[in-house]
Amino acid sequence: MTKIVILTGAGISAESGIATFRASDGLWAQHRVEDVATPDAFARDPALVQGFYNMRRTDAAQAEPNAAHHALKRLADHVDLTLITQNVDGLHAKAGSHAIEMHGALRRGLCSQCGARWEQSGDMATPHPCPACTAPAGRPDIVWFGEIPYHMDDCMAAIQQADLFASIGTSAQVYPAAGFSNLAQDAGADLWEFNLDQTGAHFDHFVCGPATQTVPQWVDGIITSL
Ligand code: BV8
Repeated sequence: MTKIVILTGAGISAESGIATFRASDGLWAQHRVEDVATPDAFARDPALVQGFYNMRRTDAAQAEPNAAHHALKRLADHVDLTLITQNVDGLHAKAGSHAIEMHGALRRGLCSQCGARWEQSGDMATPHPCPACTAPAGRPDIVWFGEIPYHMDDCMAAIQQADLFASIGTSAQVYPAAGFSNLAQDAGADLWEFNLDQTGAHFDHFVCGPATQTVPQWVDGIITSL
């Protein structure tokens, strides 16, 4: 069976009302990465960082998956699909997909003291007591810049076996995720990019347009061809 690996980024959630990072009105226009998405930032100003993620956790909790998320769930019912997401909004999970959340998830908390994780729905306090060890060491379960993304072994294993690799809604500026398409190319996969703008010339196919239109059409084409 064809092995398909898909990497998604903030663009797949844009039409669900979730802010992207690098759009002119995006998240990084409001906050510098160094101020809210690094371990040093959290050590320096934990209230600012918790506030940044509390706001995004609330937005994500109120958002619904869109037609692109639902299409990828349908695809998984018909092919051998490994879905990797850079997104922390949980919308693939809400759509019923099993996604590898390589940058973590807003809906979880993490104790930097004992390593415990928990479902975190409301705002995190500053400091936030760990529900397991009670240390005031709770943080968002998010992979910050300078930290190693989660499930890298699973991602690499899937990419090395991929027959088809699709990149959906990512500016391909953050590593190691941004290098996945090159690894897939080295593995001989057919490369597809779905975006409003083309990010790399090495893709075999570039499908321009909003993900809620391009992804369901592509998925329906694959399913009817099986
Ligand atoms: C690592 C969680 C080592 C936070 C994120 C100095 C010190 C340390 C590291 C580095 C360094 N210099 C460089 C690095 C590496 C660094 C990096 O890549 N920096 C960049 C800025 C150069 N990477 C790291 O630090 C990583 N860790 O390197 O550890 C290591 C690694 C492996 C093995 C051993 C050791 C950790 C990176 C993770 C950082 N955390 N997220 C949070 O979410 O708050 S990254 C952040 O950017 C988000 O997660 C996001 O997912 C990710 C990528 O952004 P995109 O998803 O692409 O979003 P963006 O807005 O950029 O683009 C949206 C796209 O969608 C656009 O192209 C747009 O056209 C398109 N679009 C919009 N609307 C639509 C659409 N497409 C279709 N339809 C639409 N409707």
